[in-house]
Amino acid sequence: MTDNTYTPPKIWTWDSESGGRFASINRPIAGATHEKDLPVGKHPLQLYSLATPNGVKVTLMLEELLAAGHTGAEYDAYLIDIMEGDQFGSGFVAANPNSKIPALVDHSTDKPTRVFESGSILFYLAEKFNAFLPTDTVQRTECMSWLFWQMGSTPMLGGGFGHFYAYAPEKYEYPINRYAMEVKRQLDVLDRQLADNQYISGDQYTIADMAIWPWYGALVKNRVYEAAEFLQTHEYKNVMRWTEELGAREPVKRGVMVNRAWGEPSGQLRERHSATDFETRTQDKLEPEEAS
Ligand SMILES: N[C@@H](CCC(=O)N[C@@H](CS)C(=O)NCC(=O)O)C(=O)O
Repeated sequence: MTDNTYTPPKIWTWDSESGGRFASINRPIAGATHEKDLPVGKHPLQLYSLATPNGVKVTLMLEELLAAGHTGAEYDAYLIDIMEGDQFGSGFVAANPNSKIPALVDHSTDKPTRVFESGSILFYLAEKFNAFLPTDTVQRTECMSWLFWQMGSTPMLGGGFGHFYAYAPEKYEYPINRYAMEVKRQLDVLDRQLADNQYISGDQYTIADMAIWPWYGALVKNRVYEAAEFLQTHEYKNVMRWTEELGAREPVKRGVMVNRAWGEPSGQLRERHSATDFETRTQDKLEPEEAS
């Protein structure tokens, strides 16, 4: 056990930043900090996001819908820089009172419909286009169970393991042990499920895969938290097989590029307004003044 000298006071107060990578944006109150409208492009669907795993879930879905011929899924994607506090602008808070990416606004409805929480966005799009969600009740229920599994389980991976292993200013054995154990258990849950099924909820590729892949696929490929060796993720052979299979899909390759503002310039499409942007508007192709 780590020597823990902290004794919580009777009442918690917000006196100082707690340190760590997200200290500057963490605060104990909700609501907007400044007035700022959101831009609105020409397509019915407006996405305000960033290519973190939660953001990628939605861009995968939109690119898959377009690849499957659902032209109504054309979208404008605007970058929300969460480290700069864009999620606390009044326009963004109106789209998502929880101030977190991703947020979607559908302008094709009588009054624009706001949708927040990535799982809810996936479900909204699946219902709207009648796609990537089985119609058979048993299969649909299995798909939704896995979608909710992701939404309920991943905070242990991100807010728990990832936070204490990668982002906390000091490393403590107790939380790292606790969350490493839980994340390995979750990987084993997925690995057993994928031993008998091509996709997460059976033989159909669904929104459950699109919710789970951006997190657990990135974890086993060492793209989040640099923890693949620590967690020995190569042992989850079925998860690796499924990760590779989904990663090879063209719409998935496009989805991971949208609203991405780090990594190889050729892999960053910070804003997306048209399918041709993937060829012409990645960071390596923009003029220097546009790229900054
Ligand atoms: N449960 C939410 C989680 C969204 C979330 O945590 N978004 C993070 C980025 S991955 C964020 O916007 N953080 C900004 C903040 O906490 O201020 C969802 O799935 O949509």
